[in-house]
Amino acid sequence: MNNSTQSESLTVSREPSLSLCPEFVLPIQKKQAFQQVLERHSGEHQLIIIQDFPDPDALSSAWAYQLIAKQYNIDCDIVYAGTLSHQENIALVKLTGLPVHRWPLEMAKTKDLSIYSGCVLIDNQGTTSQLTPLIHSAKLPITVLIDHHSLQKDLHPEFCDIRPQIKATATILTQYLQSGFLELDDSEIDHINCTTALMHGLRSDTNQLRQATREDFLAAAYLSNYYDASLLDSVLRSSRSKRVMDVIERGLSNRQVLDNVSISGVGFLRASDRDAIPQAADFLLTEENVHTAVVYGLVHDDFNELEIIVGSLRTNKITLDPDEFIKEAFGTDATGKFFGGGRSQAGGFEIPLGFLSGFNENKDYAEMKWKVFDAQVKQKLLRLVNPD
Ligand SMILES: [Mn+2]
Repeated sequence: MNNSTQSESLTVSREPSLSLCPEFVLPIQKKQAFQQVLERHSGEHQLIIIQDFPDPDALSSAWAYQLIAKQYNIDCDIVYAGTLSHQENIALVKLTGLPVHRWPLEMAKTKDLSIYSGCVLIDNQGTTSQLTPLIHSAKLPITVLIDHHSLQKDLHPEFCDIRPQIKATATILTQYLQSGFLELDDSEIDHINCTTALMHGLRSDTNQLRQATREDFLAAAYLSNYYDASLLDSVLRSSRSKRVMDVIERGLSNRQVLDNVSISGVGFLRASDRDAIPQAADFLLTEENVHTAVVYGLVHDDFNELEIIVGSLRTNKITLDPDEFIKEAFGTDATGKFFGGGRSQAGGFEIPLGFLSGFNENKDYAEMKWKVFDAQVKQKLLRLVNPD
């Protein structure tokens, strides 16, 4: 892309106040570094990896990166290893035609990774994808890392944009669009659908803009020029399955409130329903005098015959850092890796049961197993909420 088309796309923007100062949207050094890395890899294939259970922020941001990369003649495949769980995410992918591929680990192992010259991590740092070890053994370098979670490990990508102060990765990608990396055209259906997806990603990571910062609002304002409001409405109208409603009900009836923290274990659930956990946490947070909610359950992953304790934390308390809270409550595994982490006001954790997975055909055994893990997780959380 040459300079004249860039400056043109900036002045053509229909939001005059935003087009005045492109440097404010994106620091000039960042813009140049991003442009250089894209130019260096022109003609190559890249693998975009998003977390195993992708959310709208990751899905839409990965798509925006793919469209930008295409301008530089880079072909990208967007992949995830787990399941699309939340009803809104399924609707988002279907209704916008979001080009994402599911690569369960066993299938990923059969793929020829040598066609890719590098991988791109968007809205994650490799810690939430089962594909990470595979990428390592294939010696695929990390070319680009764009995320808003705090730094999780030293990855040394060729280009890195980690900004924890920004509430959504979709905001960061929107800034790239706005800086001229892709000239949006409202007659291009992919552009309309991608900006709609970004609007959804940005809203969902900012609690419907309630936690948005100035930069998130500015990005939303820019997207508002292009996105399809009625398409977004259809995505948001998607309804919950009965099984998800049942998990929310269990979350409600099993909750225990101590010092304004609501804690609830919801028992066993299928991998395809795991998004019911953060939804239950969101719901428990609406009770009066509750500032923080933690919901967890035992998720059975049929594809990999694995069981994982999956938990979700939501908080309104400004002084509570979910990242710190989760790391402090559960510590690290034997390899020194944390079981989870977070961004402001939301966090998640995953504790794989490994050897202890399976053999739940016997109902009594399964019940006993849940009781033990429930008590163990609850104790760790309660100890942190109230050490006395
Ligand atoms: Mn995000």
